[in-house]
Amino acid sequence: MSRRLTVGAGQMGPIARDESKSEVVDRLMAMLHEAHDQGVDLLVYPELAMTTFFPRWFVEDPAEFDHYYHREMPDSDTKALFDEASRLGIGFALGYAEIETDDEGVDHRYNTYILMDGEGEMVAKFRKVHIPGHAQYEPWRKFQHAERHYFEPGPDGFGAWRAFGGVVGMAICNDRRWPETYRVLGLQGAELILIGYNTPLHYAPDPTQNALSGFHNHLVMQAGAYQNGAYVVGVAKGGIEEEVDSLAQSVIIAPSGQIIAQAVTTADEVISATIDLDFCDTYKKTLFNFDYYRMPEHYGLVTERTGAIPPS
Ligand code: ING
Repeated sequence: MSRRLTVGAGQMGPIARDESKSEVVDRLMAMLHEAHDQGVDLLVYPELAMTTFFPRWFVEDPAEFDHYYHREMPDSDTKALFDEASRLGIGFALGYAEIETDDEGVDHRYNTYILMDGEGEMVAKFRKVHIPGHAQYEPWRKFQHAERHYFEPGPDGFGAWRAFGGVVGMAICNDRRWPETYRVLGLQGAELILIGYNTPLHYAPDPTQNALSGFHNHLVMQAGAYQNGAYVVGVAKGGIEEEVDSLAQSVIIAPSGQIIAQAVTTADEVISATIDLDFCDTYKKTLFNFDYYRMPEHYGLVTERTGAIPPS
């Protein structure tokens, strides 16, 4: 018996600052139809797929950027996309900026993924946990990366859900660089991990890393896939967006750590692969048989300690 599924990565090229949400939805719709032509069952769009990566600019009051956020999903801007996906029987993950108002009337801003199944039902929402960049304006930077000004960390951590015949988890951008992300999902039996990213090729705190941005991108996702016996779909919004050159190189990675599909452009591009979720056990039941081999009694520091403390 095999649990086959055709997954797609809906990589996006740049979204201009003044590109309307309906223009973006037209692009997402075109990729949905391309995915349908490729027989895709689940299409993964990037992080913040509805707008330009607005944290590259600093505005004192985040509310000035409220037009980049969504209070409901789907809403009037996106309903057509959700309806068409449901008509075609294609599930999808969509990254967007979310505002949620709590019971006390306080607005909370998250960097969010919504996962829909092929019947148009919401499987889950995930809110980015590892918020990179900075919270204050930093004039020394060529461009800002002020995600800590615009987003709170997701309060719910990393969940996994039964969907598409397997166990699916999500992560967003900087989450993919932290091994804990994959292990927390792996400990929930995740077989397919969906990750969107917006990654400038210039890393202001240490530009010596710039030449390695593509290597580091694949390194962390391939390692996460292999060490947890899961497929990983990594989807970029790339290309030169408002003068910031951003990494593309979207991939679909097998539990072996092998890249089985990769985008070759820095534009809107759908890549896909037919995977067998049963293949995960080739690793989960051998080398990475967690229950048999892990030694959590020696891992305490991983959750007890935040920063490193070297021996005195
Ligand atoms: N982007 C980043 C990421 O981890 C970053 C942070 C920015 C890394 C620039 C390297 C260079 O890919 C997001 N959006 O988390």
